[in-house]
Amino acid sequence: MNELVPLTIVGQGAIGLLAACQLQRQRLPVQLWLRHNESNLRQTGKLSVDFTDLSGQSTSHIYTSVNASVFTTAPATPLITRIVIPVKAYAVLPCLAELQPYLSSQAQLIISHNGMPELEAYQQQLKAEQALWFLSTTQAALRSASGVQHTGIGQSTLAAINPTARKQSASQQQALLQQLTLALGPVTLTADILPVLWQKLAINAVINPITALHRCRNGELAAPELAPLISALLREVCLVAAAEGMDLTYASNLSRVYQVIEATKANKSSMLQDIEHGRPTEINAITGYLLRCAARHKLTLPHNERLLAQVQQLAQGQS
Ligand code: KPL
Repeated sequence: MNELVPLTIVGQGAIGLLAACQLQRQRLPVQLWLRHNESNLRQTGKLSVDFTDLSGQSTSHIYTSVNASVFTTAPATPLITRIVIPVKAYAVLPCLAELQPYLSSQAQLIISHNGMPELEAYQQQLKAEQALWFLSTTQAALRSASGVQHTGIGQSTLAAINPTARKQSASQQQALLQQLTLALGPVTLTADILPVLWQKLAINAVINPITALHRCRNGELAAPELAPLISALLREVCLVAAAEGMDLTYASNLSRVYQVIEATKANKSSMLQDIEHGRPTEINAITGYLLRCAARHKLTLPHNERLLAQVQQLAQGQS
């Protein structure tokens, strides 16, 4: 596969735009796949994005939606060979169905979202020679009406999910890793994504619902009065992880949660951003997933249960 293939990125979420703007700043080829019913696209088919990096430096970017300019009907030759799909957990399956006619039969698909992914279901949507990857990231970015701001350095981990991705040559894997690193900072390749997914789930199960309920930035979770709640939530995550055969150590995960709180202190979590914009949250793929696992093992997670109910109530109050 050509190493200079443009990276196609789906949507205009915070992480996707962060990646797109960082690539464009380096004059690397990138294109966006966007929904046309969004008000900011309806008039011109173009999306303008102001990007502010960690040092406060801003640049302006204009994207023409690839699906507006290139595709009017499904093309005879599929055009997309490498695509990042950083959409919400609940949007992945419909998104894959929408994209499939436009993907090369050997496309590399990189899915990234919070919450536990339904990897089996994603694989079933792909053709045999399409490679499925999952990217877990704690990069922090804040979407505003005019663009996106990089608000915290995170870590990103990439894993091959299906047999096609696993058997890609070292040079194909390196090309992908390199492109994602240019887009999102250092990316580590792992053979076993499950421990990473549980660690990320622990982070999101703590930070996202609390910040959404308190309507606060991530950094405010360092307040001592929130320590008992954070501790109780995390102990429940560790309990259910253990029942699932996953060794999630309380002490090391607690310090990881506080590291992310510090590294992303200026950020509004994605769940708070969703609540503020009246969008559905990922609570079902995060806390909901934990509670479904707990029910299978006949465990109760009272703190997580309460938080789920509170976030659902908050989201209902918005609609
Ligand atoms: O993943 C995040 C999110 O907001 O969804 C963190 C890492 C907590 C950054 O805000």
